[in-house]
Amino acid sequence: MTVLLTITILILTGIALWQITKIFELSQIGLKKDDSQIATEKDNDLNGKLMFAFLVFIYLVTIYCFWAYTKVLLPESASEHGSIYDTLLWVSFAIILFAQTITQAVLHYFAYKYRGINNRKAYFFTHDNKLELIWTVIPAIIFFVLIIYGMITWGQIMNFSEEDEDDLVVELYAQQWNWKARYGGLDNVLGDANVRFLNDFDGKNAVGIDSSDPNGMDDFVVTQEFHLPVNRKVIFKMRSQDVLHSAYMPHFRAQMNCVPGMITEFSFTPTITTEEMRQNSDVVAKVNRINKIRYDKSQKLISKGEEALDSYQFDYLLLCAKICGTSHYNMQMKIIVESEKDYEKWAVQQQTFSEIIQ
Ligand SMILES: [Cu+2]
Repeated sequence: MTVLLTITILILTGIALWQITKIFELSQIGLKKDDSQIATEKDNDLNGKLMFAFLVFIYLVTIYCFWAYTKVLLPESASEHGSIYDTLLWVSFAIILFAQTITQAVLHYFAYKYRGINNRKAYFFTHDNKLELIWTVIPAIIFFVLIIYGMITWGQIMNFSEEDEDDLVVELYAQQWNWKARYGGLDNVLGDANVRFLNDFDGKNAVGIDSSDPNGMDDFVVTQEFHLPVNRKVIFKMRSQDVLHSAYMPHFRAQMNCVPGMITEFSFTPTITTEEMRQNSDVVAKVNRINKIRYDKSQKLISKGEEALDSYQFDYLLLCAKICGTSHYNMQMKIIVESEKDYEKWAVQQQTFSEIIQ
């Protein structure tokens, strides 16, 4: 590290000295009539061609990124609203890609075409109403359409008005640095809760359920993984114990902040079970790539006499999308989407609040 710093300081000092010499030389130009710092026709020609080469370079990089990185994108959406969300995203991407391709081409091509040539004079005009109108109105219309389209999509995704009794209610409880999920139990109604009750019952009240509210007695809290029935709407109520967190379920295209002192909401309907998603061709390819990396790493570990890595299996995840402290990166919980029958079987096995505090 010290060697690196010394080398960096030496290089920077060298650059500084070189620049000082250059400034000194420039200040002498008027006296000596030295025009070595004025661009020649050859310099202009080279810079013009470099501009064009840069255009080719950024397009090649773009094509390479499409080829190399599209495979790390998320697989098809596993929720009902996910497809309209994805369409909005892809329409926005397409417009941005089209606009950037045209504007970069024009910018760099003209810089090349009109590179400096002695005695060539640029046509100069101060103002053109027609041009001003074109480059103001076209982007304005595109942005207006995109914003209206985005607001309609947002309205469709966030529409809670059709909430009914069949919807499953799940509370996501965030704290530094883990998630807990609470279910309403048989009555599907969450009991009142407050951080003030966290210390009740010798710390067994993990999310601060109010024991005076009868609705909370059959609630149950899970910490390792939470289950959701497929094709049934889930209403998530989010709370945070300490700082801002954000419940992020990328496979369901869902994200909502968890704010201390208030309950935030998001709802979606899962449409693909965990087992079905494991069969999805994109997911299979991704899992194979990950396991190939883990296998290679394991071979190295085994040769050193260490234990091999487990192979990876796909699971939906709840992650935290707010940088909430040192272990933020590992704040996650597994989500299992399964048939209604399997879900019911799992739910009845959980210990209710009244059983825990007895
Ligand atoms: Cu967090």
